[in-house]
Amino acid sequence: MLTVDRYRQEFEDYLSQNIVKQEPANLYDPMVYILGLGGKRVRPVLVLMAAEILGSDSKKALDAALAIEVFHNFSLVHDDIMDDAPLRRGEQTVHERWDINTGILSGDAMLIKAYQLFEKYPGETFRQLAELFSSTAIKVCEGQQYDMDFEVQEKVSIDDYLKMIEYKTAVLVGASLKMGAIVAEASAENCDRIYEFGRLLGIAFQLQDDYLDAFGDPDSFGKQVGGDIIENKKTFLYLSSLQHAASREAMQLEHLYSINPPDPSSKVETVKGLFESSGAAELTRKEIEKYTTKAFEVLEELQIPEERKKPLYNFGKGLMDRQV
Ligand code: DMA
Ligand code: MG
Ligand code: MG
Ligand code: MG
Repeated sequence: MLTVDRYRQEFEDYLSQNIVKQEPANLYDPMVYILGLGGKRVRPVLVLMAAEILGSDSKKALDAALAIEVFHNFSLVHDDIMDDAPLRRGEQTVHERWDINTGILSGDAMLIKAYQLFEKYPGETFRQLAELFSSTAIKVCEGQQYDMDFEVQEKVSIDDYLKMIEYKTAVLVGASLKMGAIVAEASAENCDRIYEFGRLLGIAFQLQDDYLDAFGDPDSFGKQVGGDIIENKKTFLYLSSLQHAASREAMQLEHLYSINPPDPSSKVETVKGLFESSGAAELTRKEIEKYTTKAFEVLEELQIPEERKKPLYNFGKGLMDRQV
């Protein structure tokens, strides 16, 4: 079995024993529902992988992996409300299936649930995990607030956008790896390096998420393709289109981002065409590659035998080839 599949299976088994089967109904129904829909399990796999690569038994990291996935799913439940998203993992989003109030409340419960899972660790390990978790969670919320602000803010730069995706997404990818490293009691240097690898990979990951939101295959994407365009999200695709399109096309794009038509399909198609013709689609693919390469450079500095880094390289490469 491939290493990644083994970690994923280990995680799925633990999830079904600890969350899916044991939680009481009502408050936790949406949690069981959304976690049960699957997803890529990127973050928990990274927790387990980092722990083992840095010399621990991956089993010791299972509670941290579960906590991170519960936290991530909390942020998705709230994200789908904020983004008015109808679909997640090919099924109805929590607030569509229940209602917005249930989405908010169950999201909040998941946030606390994640924290409780860290409480299973003893003394110093708990202290370090909890500290990293709370500083990361605050950044994710700040990043989500920037994301909302940028929808209506007129001047957004590429640097603003990169900072926003670092906060809302990349810090959690970095923290997942660092949590595995903390469980493994790795050196402070290795903890920092593996975090930095994850932060850079996380930026590439969100650039790719935004790219697929426009250009993904609706049959396999699991979310509404074009959702970011409908919501006027100022992604790298949009911002670099504005920079590189001829002035008439740039004005057309700005206009399309100021309207919210009841049937958005022609807006989505026109905007996608502008993303392509301006060269922004190509530039986004290059930017994804740039951040992935930077991440792999940081991985070279990690102080462990080269052979042990392979699963991280392979996982990073796999993320960049993904279609969902
Ligand atoms: C999501 O960004 C970020 C967080 C913190 C959930 P997004 O809205 O692009 O995510 P998705 O495409 O999964 O809705
Ligand atoms: Mg979203
Ligand atoms: Mg969002
Ligand atoms: Mg997205």
